[in-house]
Amino acid sequence: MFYTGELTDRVSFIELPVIEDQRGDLTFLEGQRHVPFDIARVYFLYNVPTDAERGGHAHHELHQVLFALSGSFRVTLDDGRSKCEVFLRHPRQGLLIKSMVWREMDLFSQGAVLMVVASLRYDEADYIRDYEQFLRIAAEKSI
Ligand code: T46
Repeated sequence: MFYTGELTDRVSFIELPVIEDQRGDLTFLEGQRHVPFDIARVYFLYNVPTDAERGGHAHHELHQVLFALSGSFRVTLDDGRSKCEVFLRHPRQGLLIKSMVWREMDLFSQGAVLMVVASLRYDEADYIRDYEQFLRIAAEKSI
């Protein structure tokens, strides 16, 4: 994993443990231990065309950790003041994105699998899908 730009303090990296033996590698994660919240939901993105663009929104309350279980992709992050780009490409390396961060994902490699571990169940009301509205709310909250 590597990143370019100014990494907002609403984003950080998580390294999961690994148990290695001759049968292969085993990695695990537990809520409140390896990710800083109780896990309410897990979802996956796969069969993503290499020219697809996903995301394009922020969340009022949701915290999430993204993992590249297979392959790689780019995540562009914006907290309303600074932007950065992160390339995820290892199943043990997670990207913690707290609430109020605009995110876009693209440059998916062939066969990439993006797993997301989320702090809340799905709720469309938590999404901010308009960028100008996101900027207004971020400024009001002094994120
Ligand atoms: C995020 C990035 C990384 C559900 O019904 N349940 C769910 O748990 C999710 C995540 C989505 N949906 C529905 C909502 C839409 O009708 O699935 C459809 C596609 O969702 P969306 O366009 O939001 O997918 P992405 O890939 O743009 O964004 C998703 C998450 O929604 C988002 O929270 O941070 O992955």
